[in-house]
Amino acid sequence: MGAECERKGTHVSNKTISIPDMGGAENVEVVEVMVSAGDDIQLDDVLIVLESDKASMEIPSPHAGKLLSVDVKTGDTVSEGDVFAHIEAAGAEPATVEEAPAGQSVDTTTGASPEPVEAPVEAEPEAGPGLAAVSAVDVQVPELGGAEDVEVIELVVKAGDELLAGDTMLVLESDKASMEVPAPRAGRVTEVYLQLGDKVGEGANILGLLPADGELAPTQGTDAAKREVDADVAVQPPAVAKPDAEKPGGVTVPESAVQRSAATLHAGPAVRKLAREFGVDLTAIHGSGAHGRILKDDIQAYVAGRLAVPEPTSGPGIEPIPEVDFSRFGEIRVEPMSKVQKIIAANMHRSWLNVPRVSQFDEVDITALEKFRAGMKAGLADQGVKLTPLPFLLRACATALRKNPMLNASLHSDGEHLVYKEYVHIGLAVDTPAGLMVPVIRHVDRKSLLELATETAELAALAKARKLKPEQMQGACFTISSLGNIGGTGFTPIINPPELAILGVSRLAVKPIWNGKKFKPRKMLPLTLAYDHRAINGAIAGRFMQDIAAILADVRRLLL
Ligand code: CAO
Repeated sequence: MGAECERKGTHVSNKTISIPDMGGAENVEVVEVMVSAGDDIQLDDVLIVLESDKASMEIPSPHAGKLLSVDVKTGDTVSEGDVFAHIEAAGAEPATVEEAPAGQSVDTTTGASPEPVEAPVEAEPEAGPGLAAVSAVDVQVPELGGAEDVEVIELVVKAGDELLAGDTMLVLESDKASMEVPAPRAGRVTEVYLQLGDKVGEGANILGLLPADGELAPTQGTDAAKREVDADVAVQPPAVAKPDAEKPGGVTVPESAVQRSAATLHAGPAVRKLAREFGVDLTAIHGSGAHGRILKDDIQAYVAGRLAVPEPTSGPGIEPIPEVDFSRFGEIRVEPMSKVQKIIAANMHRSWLNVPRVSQFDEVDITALEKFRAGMKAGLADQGVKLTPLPFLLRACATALRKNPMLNASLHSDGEHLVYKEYVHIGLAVDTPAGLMVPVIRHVDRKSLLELATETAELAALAKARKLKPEQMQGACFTISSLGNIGGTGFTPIINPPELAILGVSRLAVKPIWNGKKFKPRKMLPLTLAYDHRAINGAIAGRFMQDIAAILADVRRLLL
């Protein structure tokens, strides 16, 4: 099983970790790998998540210790006994892998759908004259590997529903696994006996099912008796079928069965639990994991997005953009958005809906600044400092924010006050492979151009490496978004509330400028100030922009 030794007084041994008993299921897909080599693992920490068509299962660690390797990746398939990780197990004499099952309190029988049990039941005689009698059967919870008290976390069906064989009826969940229980045969649900939150074990009655084929149900082997029901009900045709909604094999599926249901979603127990805690309907979420699997990130982004949408006070609210099946028009590729992209999307949406904004444009003559910068650049490069126009812009904004404190303020949440800040912290939009990030430079007004150049480069590098700490992205009073290194003659940036304004910087261009006697070539920098018109009026914004222009035009002011 592996080498064993004593280290720092602790018993240490290398162990392999293998896939536990999965009820004989084979080639089950790894849908999440939660750990990586080098991680310190506690006993029962979830290592990987497996998922078949009908069940998902978290595989916990049978040992505490340091993970030496994880030998599977998302998309791999595994079977019982496959070694998928190695761990340097520490502490008391650990259990062997063979002794330490994966901690499943539910035998998920992954891959092989659990077969619910049927038992005939008795119905009150309702049939009128001339109506044939058929039997409903009780469908029962299948074998759960001996587990009792497994919670009903989703009930997908209700009385009157038409089911096809294999349609999911409910989802059960233990601490470690969730399992969908499919209908054993087609039919109409006459009654659902369970409720959300019920704890069940093998053999518990789930629902009464009137077989679609009208066959009499078997009566043997159960304590339930025969139920007679109105044959008119029994032979009633299924719900309106969608012409193009066909299951493989050409069986037409009732429309109700092709609608997205909670049980056709892929989500692990922890994710389902989180969704329940937030009161989130999983059917509303498009999973970004493999095969559309819903991840915790998806739920968090969904909740952030929902919080960003204000409750409509009157009227019909905002119509959602209709969903389009792009594949009708050509080949497509669907890829998950990164977590950063989803957070930015929610924040931008919130800003767009909340903030009545105005965008104001100007062009600033930075010919002298550029000459000064060119003179300094080489010497500073020798010291490892790259001097771009950005530190100048930061200093100019800081000075103008001090002079125009309303641009450095925020609206109070009571809607009746302005919060003026006695500090000047400026956010800087940084383009990263994961999406837009906004690190914050603190006390910009107290820092030299050199310090700002150094800090800008450091924060941008951290952002691009996704190593920014949360506190390095908090506390901004104002933001600069510079696309000057990329191009463009102007753009309208979106304010990042609770800030009241943002400066967009585009690419400088040499332009002929009339000096009263003749045209002279000048380096003109296009700027856009977008501001929240609830707090700032045009005159205040105009003066702020004039101050920035004056500071940038006269480089001596920046050195003060
Ligand atoms: N006009 C002309 N050239 C400019 C310029 C401007 N306004 N601003 C920068 N440049 C030049 C720089 O001087 C540098 O050239 P040199 O090496 O010859 O001096 C070059 O562009 C590259 O600059 P940089 O990108 O290395 O540094 P920066 O300080 O200009 O920008 C940063 C740093 C982090 C802001 C930038 O890398 C970035 O991520 N920009 C994108 C921000 C963004 O996405 N905003 C949009 C938000 S809304 O979706």
